[in-house]
Amino acid sequence: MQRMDSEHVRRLLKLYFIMGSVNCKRTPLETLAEAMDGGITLFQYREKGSAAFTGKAYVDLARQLQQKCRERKIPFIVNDDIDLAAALDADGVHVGQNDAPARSIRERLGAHKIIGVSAHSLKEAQQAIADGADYLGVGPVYPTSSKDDAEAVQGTRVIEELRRSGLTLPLVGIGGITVDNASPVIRAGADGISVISAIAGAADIRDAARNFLRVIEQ
Ligand code: TZP
Ligand code: MG
Repeated sequence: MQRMDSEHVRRLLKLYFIMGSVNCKRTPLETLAEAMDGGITLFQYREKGSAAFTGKAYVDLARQLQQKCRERKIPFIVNDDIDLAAALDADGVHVGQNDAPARSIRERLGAHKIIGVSAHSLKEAQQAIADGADYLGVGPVYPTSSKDDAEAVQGTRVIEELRRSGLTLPLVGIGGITVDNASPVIRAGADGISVISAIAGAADIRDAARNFLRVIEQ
């Protein structure tokens, strides 16, 4: 199988919902189902934090969320854990700068899997592209309380810099993005936005996702 078409990846990134059990006020399955009703286009399982599931509970939740993604034809991406992605035949993985390079992940998982890499500078972005990443996650755009070891807040500056440099790879902005501050991220050149708390923690998850889509599509 071949690499996924870049324009297809770009469309999938429009509203990229990320979560794990610690991010949810309702059950993770309810949270994902509501977010799907609201129109999310991609999902990442990111089970992190001191209260995160481990062992069998971690794998079981992954399987359940993956099943729901299959039913609704939303690709299922795993954060960091290449072994889990391989074991579940996930649609892809997202890795940070301290994880394995995209090149070796692709060798393991196969050409057709979606590989995303977090990049905080033009240099990191260029390296990720050279290694064969399908998309970049760029941030934190705004202050976030969903990632303990987040890098410095960068606003939309790095996204603008990447686009100004001529970089065309699909990319999402991430970090502290809400319905009220999403618009500048898209204007800066992002193809979509990645969100944890503004969807997982919303009083009405479906409405929150819908409102994001409205802003992104404006
Ligand atoms: N990477 C950079 S910021 C972030 C990650 C995983 C957390 C984003 O979560 P939120 O709640 O949307 O700020
Ligand atoms: Mg990581």
